[in-house]
Amino acid sequence: MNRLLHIVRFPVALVAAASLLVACSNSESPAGGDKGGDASKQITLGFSQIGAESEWRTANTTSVQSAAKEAGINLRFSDAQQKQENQIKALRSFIAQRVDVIAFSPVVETGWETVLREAKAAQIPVILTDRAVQVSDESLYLSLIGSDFVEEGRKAGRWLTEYYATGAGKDVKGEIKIVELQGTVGSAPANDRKKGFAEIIGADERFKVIRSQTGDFTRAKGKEVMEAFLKAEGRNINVLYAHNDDMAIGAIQAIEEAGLAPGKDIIIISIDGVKGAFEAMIAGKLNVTVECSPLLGPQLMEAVKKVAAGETIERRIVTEESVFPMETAAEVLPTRKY
Ligand code: GYE
Repeated sequence: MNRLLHIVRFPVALVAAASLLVACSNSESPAGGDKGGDASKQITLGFSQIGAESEWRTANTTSVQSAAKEAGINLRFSDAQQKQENQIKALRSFIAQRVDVIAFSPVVETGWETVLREAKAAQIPVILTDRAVQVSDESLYLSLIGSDFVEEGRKAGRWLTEYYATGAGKDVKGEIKIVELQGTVGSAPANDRKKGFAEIIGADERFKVIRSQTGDFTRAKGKEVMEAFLKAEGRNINVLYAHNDDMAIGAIQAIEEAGLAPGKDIIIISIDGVKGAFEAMIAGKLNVTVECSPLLGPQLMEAVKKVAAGETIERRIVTEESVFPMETAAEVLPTRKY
């Protein structure tokens, strides 16, 4: 089956937009104070995590915690339960504790200027992991380590257009009606995955997104919103595009409860590539998952060590990712690390 050949490896792109000088000032240590220059001193990293909303997130937390341990970095970890205000509080507390480096995965893109200015004033360098922020002053953080979410959306769109181009969905006459489960409102992956997907399917007028709503990246909300979509559209839905696997898995339950066959009556595309998605694909209920790696811990610790040593790091570190169609799932599942 030629879809087996569809595992596309994308090269690691290390984009150095600008080689930033790591030190915020001309002091020996980016953290300022008395921490500079002493290589033997243990580094303290404050990490503010979004929450535990998905399989992806829990794998990301494990990756950060175990990589810190391995690197001998003293990790102060804080879980924000998907609330920006909790993240801001955590960042302020890291500043008050004068940690050496702050890293965080911002739940939404906007609203960070003030707290990031406070970190800068305290000369504590900040690294973003996973999600981007929108700030007018780019010097407020050193680097973003994570995926290219627009490209993930494009990969989802390309899989879908190819699927219909090969005649697989030939029984669908006329418009191909898509419902979309968006991630957290205002988050980088929700904004970008929507954009990348729309860019690709927008080139063919047969594809129509008939409903699009947030499921906040969770199974429970994915199910709830899919129930509402089914209630409103009946058997009208051809495709579900979910911005993560957990929402797709929740939606699969809703589809089955409505008496339809997920993966057949409704084609399902999602993003992340967690084990739950592979199991759903093996069961024939999910058609494809676009990989988004949560295993950012080792890259983060490497960057933290460099920053603490006053070295420069890349402005943008993009992770390596693939696309896994249903036909590859049984073969690939044993090799999955999350
Ligand atoms: O896709 C989703 C998680 O920011 C890439 O957040 C991450 C997303 C991931 O909750 O499952």
